[in-house]
Amino acid sequence: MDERADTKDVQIIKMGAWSGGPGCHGGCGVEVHVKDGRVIKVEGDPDHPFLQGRTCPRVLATTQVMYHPDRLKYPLKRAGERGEGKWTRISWAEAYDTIYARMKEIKEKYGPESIVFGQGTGRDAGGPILLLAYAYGSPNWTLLGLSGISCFTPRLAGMYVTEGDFTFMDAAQFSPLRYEEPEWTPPKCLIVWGREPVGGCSDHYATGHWMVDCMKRGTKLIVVDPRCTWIASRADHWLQLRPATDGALALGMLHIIINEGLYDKTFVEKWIYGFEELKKRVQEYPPDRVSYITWIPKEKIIDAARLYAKSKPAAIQWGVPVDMNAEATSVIQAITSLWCVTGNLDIPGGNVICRGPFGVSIYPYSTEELTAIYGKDFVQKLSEKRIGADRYPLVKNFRGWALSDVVLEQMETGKPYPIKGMWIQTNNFLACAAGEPRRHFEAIRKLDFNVVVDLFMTPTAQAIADIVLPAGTFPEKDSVFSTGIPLNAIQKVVEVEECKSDWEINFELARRFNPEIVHWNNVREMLTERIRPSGLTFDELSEQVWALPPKGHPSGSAPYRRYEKGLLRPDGKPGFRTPTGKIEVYSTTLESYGLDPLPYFEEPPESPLRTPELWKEFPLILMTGRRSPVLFHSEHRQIPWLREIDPDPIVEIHPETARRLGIEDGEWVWIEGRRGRAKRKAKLTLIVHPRMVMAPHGWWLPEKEGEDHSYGVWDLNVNQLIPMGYQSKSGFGGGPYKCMLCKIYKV
Ligand SMILES: Nc1nc2c(c(=O)[nH]1)N[C@H]1C(S)=C(S)[C@@H](COP(=O)(O)OP(=O)(O)OC[C@H]3O[C@@H](n4cnc5c(=O)[nH]c(N)nc54)[C@H](O)[C@@H]3O)O[C@H]1N2
Ligand SMILES: Nc1nc2c(c(=O)[nH]1)N[C@H]1C(S)=C(S)[C@@H](COP(=O)(O)OP(=O)(O)OC[C@H]3O[C@@H](n4cnc5c(=O)[nH]c(N)nc54)[C@H](O)[C@@H]3O)O[C@H]1N2
Ligand SMILES: [Mo]
Repeated sequence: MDERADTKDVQIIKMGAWSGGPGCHGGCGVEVHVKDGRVIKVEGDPDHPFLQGRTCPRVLATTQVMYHPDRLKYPLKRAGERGEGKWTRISWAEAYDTIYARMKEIKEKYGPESIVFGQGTGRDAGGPILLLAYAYGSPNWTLLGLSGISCFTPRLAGMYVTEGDFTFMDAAQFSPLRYEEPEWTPPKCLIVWGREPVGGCSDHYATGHWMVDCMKRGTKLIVVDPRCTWIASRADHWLQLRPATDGALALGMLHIIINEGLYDKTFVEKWIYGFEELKKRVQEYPPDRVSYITWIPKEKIIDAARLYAKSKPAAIQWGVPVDMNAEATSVIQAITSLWCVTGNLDIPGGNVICRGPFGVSIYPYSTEELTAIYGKDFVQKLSEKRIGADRYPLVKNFRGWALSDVVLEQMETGKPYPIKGMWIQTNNFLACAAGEPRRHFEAIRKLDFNVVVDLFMTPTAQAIADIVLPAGTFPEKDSVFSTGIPLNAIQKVVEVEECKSDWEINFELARRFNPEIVHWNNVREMLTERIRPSGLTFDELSEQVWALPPKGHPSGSAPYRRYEKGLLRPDGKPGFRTPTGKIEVYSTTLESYGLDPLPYFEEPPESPLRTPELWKEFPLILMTGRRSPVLFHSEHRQIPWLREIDPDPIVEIHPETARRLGIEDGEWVWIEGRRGRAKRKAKLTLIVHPRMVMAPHGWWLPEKEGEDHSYGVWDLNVNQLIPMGYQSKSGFGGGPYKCMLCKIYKV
């Protein structure tokens, strides 16, 4: 066919891409090609100020997601018993009426807190879920099954208690001139700490590209990773640490930097609170001891610490394994202290303070933001019954999450009050987020009423749902994304079958439960109010696609050194948004919660040092969940273009280890731990350490539903080896997803 004839009636609409479809954390700028009411192609937007058309393979496969034959197309009601796999098509009117009636009944009988609202990672649906949960009156919004909410929240919390803000590496992301911005300079040294940005596009920004852009401009790299990743293989220093010993490494680096006088004395004197106490604490972590704990040769630790401290500016960019360390708050405090004592905070090329563009928050990150949207009394009242808030100070005081581990406990015990229902939206816990999936399965299937909102039928929906609702992908919804780089509009340009966007679904139900909170006429009106600080209506934002705060605006990261200018604190005084106004390397906030105000290291629940007996029986350290560029968590297994690239549930094993165990490349093996086992295909590779293996997570086989409609999760799900209940003392962090002990043998 003549290509040009075919493109005649094509409309190209620019917008932001954010889950569903690609599934991702922070979106990019794309062009959606529409013809006859159908999306025919999605590509990167070459005019996007920060990404210049760069995008991921999952965005390119959007049409295969949108029009996949297995997509949920209309609301479904369970026809047989739970888990029997029998469903009846129902109308949206019936779905809304049934859900409203059942949830209302539960609310009247047991109180609104007895329904838990579970989401997955930070997708676009975070905003709608909070809207519904709070309109219904439940404080129990959680990242269902993710032990310790060990993703991003621990990092946010740890940074807030230390420096009062959230920071990110400065990759010139806040100036439309990008690398040409005269004030900007690339970091001389960048530490990539427990993060694989090239494959994973982790945590909001397309940082893989940016790191490469910086490398091209002379940035030296230190990579802290047990595996020799793409970026590790290009590093000046690769620190191959034993998993979950990041805290010891950070404290050891502080020991070297402080004792050798390599910190920024002027900055420390003026802006840091508790330096002497920190200095005293780090004496417990001399290089010999740290080398023994981390398995990294002492000289390498010293060299890396010196390189980081002597390079200015220098930046650190980290990933989720840090959150998954035992006592993660402490580990995060220690790493944050590294960029603080070296004076690398909020300077060009350092770690820059980063707030939503114009201060807009669609998916609130802090209690402060929640309060700005919902009001103080409302947030305070909700916190009284929030699960885990009575036991964990950060759960009570930072962000609105109910604590996942305690949610599980409470479903089982019914104490202090019973849980009766579950609203699950963007979470396939049975295949992915939950530690101890069997316990979650048993607990959730006993609840009175469960709803799942998803794009596809999943093992989770099959197992526990009473009603399943079909959600829309990004070209099927009006929304915005507001993390860091410009405020971007996402626009509804097509409809697919009877699918609705998460905003539409939750808006309708939330309005029924609480017309006072949901006082707008429609989603677009509500979005206009949410983005009000930008001075634009949602229509205007859609028209111009993205909006960037002007230079000098307090949101974003320019101008630098805002602490000197009084731009960070609500009272307008110079300094940081902490109780002392300084960076608190000795955290008075943690102290006021009865927690250790200084960072420390703790071994993970199972490890060669903590449980040496177990180490004899299970002589390998199991890391899980390294990201795949073509898969987002448990998604995309049914998408041909993507699955072709990453077809199998594998486990990475060092060839020497495999030889000792008599395992060949491509053979099926069991990975077994103290709590269970999972089946995987062996992939022999030198990138892993001989005593460590890596099993990617989120595996199920959409093509094999099976008689129990579980799509193979009970065979493949590696989280059967991961326990719940090891959250950090603060509440956030510590889910041991990267560090349990295991053995491996042939199937
Ligand atoms: N394509 C794609 N992108 C994604 C996702 C996805 O599923 N697919 N998931 C998104 C989500 S929710 C998240 S949280 C991020 C996560 O993305 P990242 O934060 O990058 O985390 P991981 O990929 O889990 O691990 C990063 C690296 O840390 C190493 N590592 C493992 N254990 C340890 C440890 O104990 N210490 C250290 N220092 N390193 C360790 C691993 O070998 C790996 O190379 O990615 C996001 N982006
Ligand atoms: N072993 C191990 N397990 C892990 C990790 C690990 O490193 N190791 N990482 C953990 C981390 S960091 C995280 S954040 C969790 C993430 O876990 P989750 O975010 O819960 O990921 P999924 O299980 O893929 O569930 C997401 C579901 O949402 C659906 N979905 C996608 N987009 C939309 C949308 O726009 N609307 C609706 N309604 N549904 C949508 C998808 O089809 C999918 O079924 O996994 C955790 N699990
Ligand atoms: Mo995550």
